[in-house]
Amino acid sequence: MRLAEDALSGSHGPPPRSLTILEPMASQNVPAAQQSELVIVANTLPVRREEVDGELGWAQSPGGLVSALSPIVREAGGCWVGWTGGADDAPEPFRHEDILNVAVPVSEVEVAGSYQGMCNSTLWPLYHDAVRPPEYHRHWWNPYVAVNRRFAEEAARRTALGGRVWIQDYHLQLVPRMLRELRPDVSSGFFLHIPFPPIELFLRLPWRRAVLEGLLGADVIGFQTPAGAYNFTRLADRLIEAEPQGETIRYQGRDIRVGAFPISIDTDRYANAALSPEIRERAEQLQQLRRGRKIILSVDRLDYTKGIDLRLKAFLEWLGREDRSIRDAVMVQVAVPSRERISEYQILRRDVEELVGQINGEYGELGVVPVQYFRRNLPFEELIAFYLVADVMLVTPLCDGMNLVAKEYVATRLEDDGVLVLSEFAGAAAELPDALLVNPHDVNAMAATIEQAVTLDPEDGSRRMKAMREVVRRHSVHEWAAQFIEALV
Ligand code: GDG
Repeated sequence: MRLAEDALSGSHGPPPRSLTILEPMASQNVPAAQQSELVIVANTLPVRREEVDGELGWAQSPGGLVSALSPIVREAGGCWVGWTGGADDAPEPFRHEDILNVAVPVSEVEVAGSYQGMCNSTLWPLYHDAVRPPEYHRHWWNPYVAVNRRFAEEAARRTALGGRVWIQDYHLQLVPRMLRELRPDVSSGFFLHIPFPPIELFLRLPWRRAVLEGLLGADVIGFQTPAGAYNFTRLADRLIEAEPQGETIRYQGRDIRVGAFPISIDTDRYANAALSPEIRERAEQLQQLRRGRKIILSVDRLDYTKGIDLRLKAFLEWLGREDRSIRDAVMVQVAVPSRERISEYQILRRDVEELVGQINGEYGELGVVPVQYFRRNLPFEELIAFYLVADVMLVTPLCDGMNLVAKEYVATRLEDDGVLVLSEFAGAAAELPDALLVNPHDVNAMAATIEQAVTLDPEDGSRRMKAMREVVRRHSVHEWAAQFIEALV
């Protein structure tokens, strides 16, 4: 029996009559022999279409999550349930490098309502400190429920008796409960890549109860930082009287483990890239940028949570100091296009580009440009070459689950030089206290920290970088993935 979708919608529609949403799946239409012991459920598949020798095929998507999970899934003969990223695009299940990829169809209406609406215009800003106003549109909720249900059903079909399912991120917060109702025999874990907000913010969500109960379907709920785990535990206690007991929450007779599992990077890959002769040669060419100046680098998706506009203002402020000029430093801002159909992102792009124009217009001289702005996705090798030439890395998000760029920069600094300026509000700050920590909302403080970074005593800088490099050396994304899966017994 299925209840109307209203039953899931919290304050909209009648209250739920029963807690059961979906019937257990007594028999699956996938033969048991083809089911997997380990299933990853993520918004997108770990592969993307690419043209190879004139033919369209699949290639592994870039990114740490995919490179960390792929070997584990492969070894477990596992499967990955996800979306291709295209509306109504659902090829038949296919194997790629020994991983079974199961594509979940998402219609154009669902892309608009669930992905662009509920995920990226409601949950994303709400969970990031409401740095832009979240929008609550009732017609976005049902597509979100429908997409979550489709993912849950596919995961339920694909998982072997007593198997493990690992669900990723805010797009799929209802899946744990739906999956539990379909397949009470499997153990499931959920990991949130973005911050979990303080209770005062979360309670604004019209569908707060449904989301919370959705998450509590998991056996393990992981956050980037202890603060995220604390916010969640406090919320569960207040909203539905789940009982917190140390690192677990007791809810409906089950003990749910809630904790911090900070994500990391494939540290060796970055350290090895920093040794690659081709990349080092490219870094030498990039040194031409320098012309006696310090190179200050920032790399972000063009997203309003990353604090790009305030950072540019801080650089402008720094340039305006009496003792500073464009002969002292050049700022390189790499901004990767992102979510370009959403109006807040279009506004941000306009603001950032206006600021770059303003700084270069006010301070630039013939042949000397204070801000080099690249709105594009750089090839991996080029990105590393930039990390290698940067004297200062400015990572100043207003709010960020972790921020991998900060860890990547550290991992490439094999000579323990270079200075990391890091926002207090990036999850990474909890692990990298040796960075120069800064409040990204305070433009004056950021300008002062830029000055501190360009004048830092090399011995102090080296001590700090060494300590940070040790952190990312000891805890790579491989340990992160292994620890989470181990917790899923
Ligand atoms: C979410 C959370 C959390 C960037 N520019 C280029 C490029 N990149 C790569 C970086 C890095 C990745 O993109 C960005 O990761 P971040 O962690 O910085 O940020 P989000 O995309 O917002 O990720 C975040 C993360 O999930 C993982 O849990 O840390 O807090 O928001 O790997 O290197 N890569 C290439 N060219 C570029 O121009 N090749």
